[in-house]
Amino acid sequence: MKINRRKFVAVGLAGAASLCVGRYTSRGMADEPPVQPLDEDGYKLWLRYAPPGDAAKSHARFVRQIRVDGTSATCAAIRDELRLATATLLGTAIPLNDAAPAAGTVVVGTPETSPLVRNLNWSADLRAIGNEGFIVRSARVGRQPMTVVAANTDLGAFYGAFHFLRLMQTGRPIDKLEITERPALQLRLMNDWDNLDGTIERGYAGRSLWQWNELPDKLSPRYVDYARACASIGINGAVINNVNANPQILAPDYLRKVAALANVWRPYGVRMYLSANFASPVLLGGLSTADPLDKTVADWWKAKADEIYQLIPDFGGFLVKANSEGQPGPKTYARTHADGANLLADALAPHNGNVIWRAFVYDQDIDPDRVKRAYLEFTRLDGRFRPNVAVQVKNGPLDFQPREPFHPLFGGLKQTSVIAEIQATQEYLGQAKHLVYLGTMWTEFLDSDTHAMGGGSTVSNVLAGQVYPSRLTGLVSVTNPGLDTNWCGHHFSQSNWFAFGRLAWNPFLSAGTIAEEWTRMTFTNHDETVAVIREMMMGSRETFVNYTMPLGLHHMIGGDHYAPQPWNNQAPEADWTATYYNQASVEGIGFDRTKNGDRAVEQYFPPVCDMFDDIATCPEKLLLWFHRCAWDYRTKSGKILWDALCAKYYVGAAQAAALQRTWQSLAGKIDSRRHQEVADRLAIQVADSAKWRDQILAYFGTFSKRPVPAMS
Ligand code: GCW
Repeated sequence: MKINRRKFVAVGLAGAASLCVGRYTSRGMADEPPVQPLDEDGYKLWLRYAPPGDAAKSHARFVRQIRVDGTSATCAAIRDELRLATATLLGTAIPLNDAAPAAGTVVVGTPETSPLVRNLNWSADLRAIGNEGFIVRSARVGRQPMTVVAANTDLGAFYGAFHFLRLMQTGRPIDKLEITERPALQLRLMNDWDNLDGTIERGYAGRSLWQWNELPDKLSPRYVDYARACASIGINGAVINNVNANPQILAPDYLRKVAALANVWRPYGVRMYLSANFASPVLLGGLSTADPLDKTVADWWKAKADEIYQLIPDFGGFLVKANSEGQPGPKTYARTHADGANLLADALAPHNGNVIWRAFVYDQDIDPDRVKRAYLEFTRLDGRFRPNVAVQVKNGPLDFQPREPFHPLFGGLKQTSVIAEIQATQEYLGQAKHLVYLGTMWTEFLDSDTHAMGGGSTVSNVLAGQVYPSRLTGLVSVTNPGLDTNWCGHHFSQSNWFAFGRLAWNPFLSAGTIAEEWTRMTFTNHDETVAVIREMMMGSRETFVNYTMPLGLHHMIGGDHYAPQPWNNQAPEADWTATYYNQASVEGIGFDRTKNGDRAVEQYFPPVCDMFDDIATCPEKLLLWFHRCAWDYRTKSGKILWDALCAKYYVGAAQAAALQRTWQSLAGKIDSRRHQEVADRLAIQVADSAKWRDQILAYFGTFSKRPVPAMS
């Protein structure tokens, strides 16, 4: 054990009790000398189950034995998780299922599997929580105080057990629990953009987790850990291959491999989904067409669906990227997206499978402005999709930019199930090199009021089917974990996987609550340290926006989607360049999407449309998204636009440097390995932020013809 005594002396007084936190120190906590936490590699994500400090003492009184009633594989997994977790959370092995329930027993079960749960007569409460919800309650059974985790299904009980563990992990009291939860959304899916050759599109954490050469016979232990991580935050499915789909994934040999993975994940409730290439009947099946209205094509998909369900009876369905960025689709045959989606939907319907059809389309013939195209294509198809189709819409109308307004299809589609796609992999947000917590970005999106049915029609409410009835609801994330030991490349990128799961379960949660939970579970329960890290996370996205694309600027990158390239005017398509979006010239900068411009604002309901349209009411953080302004346009701060822009870049770079200093101050409070690894990346981030500032301002300065003002 590495003990840094100097650091102990320095921080000992302030943090004595909680510095002991960690699996490496024994249970005495407060009276033992604080030591530097032992190194960790991040593999365990937020499931480290480190002792939570003082709270462990009181927890121990309520977790004396554990009883998981039921014989299914899910119940076995719950038992394993509780055994593993409590051993380190409490520092001692807790007996499992070997005695009659007594004081301090944690009972987990369903009315079907557990006589104890059945006898509690909670049927009315249980009826209200559906298939995936749970109740966690402190109850007297006989006269003994116990904790009961009850649900209608074993999976619900698993989610309840994870919730209970989260309370312990975050040092919360567990003596008077009265918790009832059910997920707000149905489809809570990972979208993994893994290719069959082991690479990952927009993956920044090593090669693919799926070992195609070894499957189906050899099963990596990481498959279970992936499923545990997903289940722990309520994620109930995964699309495991790139939406730019290789048709081979549907070939019989690959389906057997996929089925082996699905078998591993079944106990954890992680359902298997696949991205399907729309031209599979041709590319794989040897047909001469993939026309959705052709009977042989429909028969091919039906037979393929039957084959899949033979191997994977609970297969979730297909995700399809069609007629987008070179992918085939129904438009190739002069049919509509609805024709294409319905073709697959009819093949899956007999098996209760769903089609998830992406709205990430931007055919140039639809409109000169890329951000208007998906809305135009899909609103005219509203109501024409089968009930088992959901349209999957990215959070914003362009492409996962650091800041975009919400996509107008949220609220814009009234008779179609709409689910949202967000991106944890940070493609445009510093990838795995910059510390950027996306919880704040996603709650900004989820809280946006579409006004589809008057005020309060927030994106969350739309997604939850509270604005228009929706047969399918959901939130999915392009997360792209890889074989890097810590799964996500940057330790803090793990927080985005975590935040996605928590928000998919409950889109009304606050970003701060999630950041705090994650920090406590991932790093430490030391209150002061938690507060510092939480603060770092909460400001990190705005910091990134400030030093990359403030005031509504967007897409100022080249093909790597990482480094600044505002001058980029060379790409196979104009809408892949940067100059198409920033339109910088001596006259000014920005994209006029107002009613006097290309009228993109009209895709939003009033009063949102008018709010964006009027430069006086348009939030300045979206100014240049909606408006084209002269360099001397007077911003709300009183500064002219050029000066305000310069100030943003300087503030952003200074904020990045401050993040680095703050992290330095935590040396000794975080294990040194993870501390160093984060510090190494912060050094890159600070250098990059200065690069962004200097290169962007040098380029725009050639148009504004003004000097960078002195910064106070
Ligand atoms: O964000 C962009 C990415 C592409 C991706 C595409 C999509 C899978 O740059 O790599 O392709 O979006 O979402 O389909």
